Amino acid sequence: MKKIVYASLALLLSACSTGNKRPMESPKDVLLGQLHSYAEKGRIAYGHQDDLVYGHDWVVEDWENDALERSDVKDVTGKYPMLIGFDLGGIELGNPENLDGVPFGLMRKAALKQIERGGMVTFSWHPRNPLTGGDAWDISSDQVVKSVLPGGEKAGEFMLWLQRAADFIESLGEVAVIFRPWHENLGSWFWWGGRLCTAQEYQELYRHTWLYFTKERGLTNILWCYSPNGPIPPEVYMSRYPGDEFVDVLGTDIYAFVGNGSLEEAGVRFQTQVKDMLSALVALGNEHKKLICLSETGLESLPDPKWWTETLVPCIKDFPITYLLTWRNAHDKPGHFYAAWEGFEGAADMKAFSELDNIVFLP
Ligand code: BMA
Repeated sequence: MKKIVYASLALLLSACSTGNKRPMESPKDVLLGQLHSYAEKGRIAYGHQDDLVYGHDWVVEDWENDALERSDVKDVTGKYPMLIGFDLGGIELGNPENLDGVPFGLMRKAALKQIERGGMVTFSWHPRNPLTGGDAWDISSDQVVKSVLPGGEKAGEFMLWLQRAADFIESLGEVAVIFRPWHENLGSWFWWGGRLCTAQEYQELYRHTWLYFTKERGLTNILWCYSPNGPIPPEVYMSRYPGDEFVDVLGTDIYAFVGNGSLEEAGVRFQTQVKDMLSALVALGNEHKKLICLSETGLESLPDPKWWTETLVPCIKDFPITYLLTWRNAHDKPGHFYAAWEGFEGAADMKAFSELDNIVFLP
C-alpha cells in the first residue's frame, strides 16, 4: 500500500514538474516575441512620438485626472498607434518636465496606459551636455563623452544622470520597453556624435549605460535599440556598434527632406535612401540575429498629400522591419508635425495607410 502511495506521489510530482518545465516568459520575452512575429509575417507596427500627451493643437493639461483618450492618430484613423515614443531629455537634471514640456508623471501614466491597451513603448533620450551645461545639440567640445566615462571629470555626475533615467524606467514596474539611447551617433549634431568622440569612446558610453541599467540596476526588461542616422554604408553603421550583447534591435533614423527641390525629388531621394539602408540592415540583422526597424522617420508638415501610401509604403513594404516611428506633432511649434491630425487636408492618406493589412495599429 505504502509503495503505491509513494509511486503515485512520485508520478504526481513528476507531472507537476513537467507542467512547469517551460519557465515563465518575462515581459521582455513577450515583447521580443511580438516584434519577431511582425517581422516574420511581413507586418510593421506603426509608432508615433508623444502620442497621448499632446497633438497638433492640443495638450493634456490636468494630467492626473485625464483619461488619456485623445490622440491625433486616433482622431484621423480611428485607432491608436501600436507604439508610442517618449523622450527622457531633462530627467537627468531631476526636472519635473522633459525638454518638450511633458511632465514625467504624465509620461509615466501615458506609457502605462499604452501598455495596458496592448501597445508598446519606446524611449529616446536627449540629455543636456554634461560638460558645457548646454543642450544635447551643444557640440562646442569634443571632450564630452570622454569626460563622462570612468575616470573623466564628469564621471560622478554622469552616474547620477544614469541613475535618474534608470529610476524612471524602473518606476514603470514589471513592463518591457524599448530604449534607444545615444541615437543618430554617426552625424555630428549631438555631443555623442561622430566627430565629437572616438569610436571606442562611443562604444564605452553605450556599454557603460547598458551595464549600469542591466547589471547594476537589474533592469532586464529593456530591449536595446542601436539607431544611427541613415543612410550610411553598412561598414560605417557598424563602425561604432557596441556589440551583440548590448543590442536587441538594429534601427536607423531617416527623414524625408524637401529643401529647395521639388516634392517629387524629395520622395524619390527618400525612397532610395530607405531602400539602401534597409537592404543593409536586413543583411546585418541576419548576420547578427537582430530585429530591424525604422526607429524615426517622417516628412515634416506632410506637404505631400499621398506621402504615406505612395512614398513611404513602397519603400518599406518589402523589408521585415518590425516597426517604424514617425516623430511628434508639436502643439507649440507650428508646422512641426509628422502625423496627420483632425482637420488636416492630407489626413485621408494616413487613414488609408492605417487600413493596409500589413501595417499594425492598436485597435
Ligand atoms: C527634435 C525636435 C525638437 C525636440 C527634440 C526632442 O527632433 O522635435 O523640437 O525638442 O526632437 O524631442
